[in-house]
Amino acid sequence: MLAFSDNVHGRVSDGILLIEIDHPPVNALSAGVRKGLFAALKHGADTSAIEAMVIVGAGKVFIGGADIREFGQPPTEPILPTVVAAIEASAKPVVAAINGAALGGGLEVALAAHRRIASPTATLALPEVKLGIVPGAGGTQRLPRLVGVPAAIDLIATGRTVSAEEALKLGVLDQVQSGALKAAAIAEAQLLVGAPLTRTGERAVPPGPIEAIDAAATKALARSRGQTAPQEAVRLVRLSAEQPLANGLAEERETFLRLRDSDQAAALRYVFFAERAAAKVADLEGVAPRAVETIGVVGMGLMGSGIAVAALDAGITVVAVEQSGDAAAKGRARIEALLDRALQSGRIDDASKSDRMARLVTTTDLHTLSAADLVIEAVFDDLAVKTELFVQLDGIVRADAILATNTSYLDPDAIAAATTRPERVLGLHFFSPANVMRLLEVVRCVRTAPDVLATGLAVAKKLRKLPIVCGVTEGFIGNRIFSAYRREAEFLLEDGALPQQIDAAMEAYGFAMGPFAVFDLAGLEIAWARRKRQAATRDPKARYVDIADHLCEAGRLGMKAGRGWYRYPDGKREIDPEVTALIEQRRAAKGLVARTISDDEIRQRMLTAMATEGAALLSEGIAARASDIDLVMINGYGFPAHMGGPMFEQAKGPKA
Ligand code: 3H9
Repeated sequence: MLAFSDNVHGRVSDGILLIEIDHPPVNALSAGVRKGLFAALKHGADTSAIEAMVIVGAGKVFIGGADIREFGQPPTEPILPTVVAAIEASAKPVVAAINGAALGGGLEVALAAHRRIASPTATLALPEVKLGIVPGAGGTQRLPRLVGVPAAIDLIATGRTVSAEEALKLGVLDQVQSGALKAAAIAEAQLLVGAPLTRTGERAVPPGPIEAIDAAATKALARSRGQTAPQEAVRLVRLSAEQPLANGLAEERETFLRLRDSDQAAALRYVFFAERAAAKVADLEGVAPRAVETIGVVGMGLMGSGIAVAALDAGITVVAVEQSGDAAAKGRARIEALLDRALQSGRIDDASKSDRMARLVTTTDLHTLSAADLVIEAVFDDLAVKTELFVQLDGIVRADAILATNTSYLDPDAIAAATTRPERVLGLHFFSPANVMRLLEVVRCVRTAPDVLATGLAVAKKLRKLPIVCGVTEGFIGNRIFSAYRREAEFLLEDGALPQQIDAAMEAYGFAMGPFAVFDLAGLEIAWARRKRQAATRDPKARYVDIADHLCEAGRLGMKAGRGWYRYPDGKREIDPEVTALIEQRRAAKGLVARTISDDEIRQRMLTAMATEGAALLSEGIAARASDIDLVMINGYGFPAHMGGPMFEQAKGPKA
């Protein structure tokens, strides 16, 4: 065994040097790995008995990319572009044996190799834009030489991950090997000995129609509002077809370094590590989750159907229950329609749709839930309805089965208390559409047992959700902060701003939709009902804005009603002078004089309102860490990830 560094080893067999990167957990390209790889390449070049080289990762990952933790530090030699250039320039063949995820710099290493073989479970991506940067070791210049400009734009500007199968079709891979990967790669390397080498960087970029390139760019950038990196990625990929490799690489490097030090990259790095931190719950270390193979869903409305689809997508068997045969049939049709949409968009094929439908049981008989390991209720958000259901379920499900409520505002402790085993109850607060939205608030009730909570987290991960643990409070983390955001938006109205100005300011900040557009989309009636419920206990001295109440009384219940904060002739959002008049009239009724409010003030006040409520959630112990709150707002409420979240913004302090 040869040791090229602490985490890069080699062994020679039949004239082939097998270079193995062994740097858990993800074989990131830290300084030691780069040093080891470089030394291994030199050893291969200098040793006459070695005719070719194979690079492989130890464990489940090939290479997880550059070491993100090193981004804030001064670079150490050899930098990754130097290592990558050495691979491509090697006079002896180099084969990448992609045994698992090849991400970012990891894929760039593979792109520079003379041949790429992957196992069927390998995944490939250049996800740099998700960290606010662009690939910095040749990805934007070499990938288009293999797959063409439109496909490279699609992959690099969105950062999306492709399977080995798709990568083979696209031309990123030369072979997918379902047998022994290392042996196949060694055999391939032997075949290359003596043959002329194909160097990716020397290939011409396949010519493509400009319309296809423009269309790929438009599509990739459609969801990247306010972010710099995807735009830069498109520019660099286009450049690959216009400039020699050396110029493209120089421009890529300059862009990578500039973006790496940007505010957006700092925010997105923070979000990356926040997601990893969220998975760590202090007192759950070593607690084993219960096995969950069958999930029961009670209620097959929009939410229940979405939850069912998320579970079916995760390979779980679903028993979905409705009150009447008609409702169950409608629910089944809704679930099938969601799967059909996935089928039409190519996300699943016919066989996987059939497999999902075969795992779905729909029924009106609650007793069918005796087979479930976990039952999630998604019925009407009413305490009496939910409590009664839980009492029934308590007598039906196995003693070790878990019961979860998907309530948004009710007290899950009260629901749990109605059962004989409150320790098996928790909240699983999904966001609509539940098969799409990543966020899942996992609510720990007073009596929830540790392994029940651990199961909630494990199920969330299986459903490919981002679980955030939170304590019991009205609205949990997200809706409590959203209420504060709503309150501040309404104060701003009274102070002198109009809905369209507030929306525009928040949209310019990076929200896909401003608050009033969101209220209209969601419908105003639920918040109206809550305000009416709270009226009796509201502090009479507290500032209360009654404009929304007047809108509701006038039947302006939002988009579905065709009128809300805006009007929607033909479904398109339009400013409504009637709303402006109502706002002016309500200000006058309170004797308030409108003043000019700047967009900056709007943003500041809205962000501060969220951060202040966030601080309260932390001090009450509802949220475990500030970064959990940011993740909730980013993944559930459209807060722009590249700004880091309200708590991150607050911690940065006011802008100069
Ligand atoms: C890049 O490559 C730039 C180049 O183009 C240019 C260079 C010049 N670095 O996610 P997990 C840690 S940009 C450092 O729970 P999984 C992670 O923090 C990079 N640390 O595992 C966690 O640590 P801890 C492009 C990293 O199995 C632990 O590993 N690459 C890195 O669910 C386990 O992580 C990416 O963006 C890293 N690159 O998923 C890939 N990656 O235990 C980002 C992970 O202390 N990584 N860690 O909390 C991933 O997508 C997933 O981690 C991966 C494994 C799929 C690899």
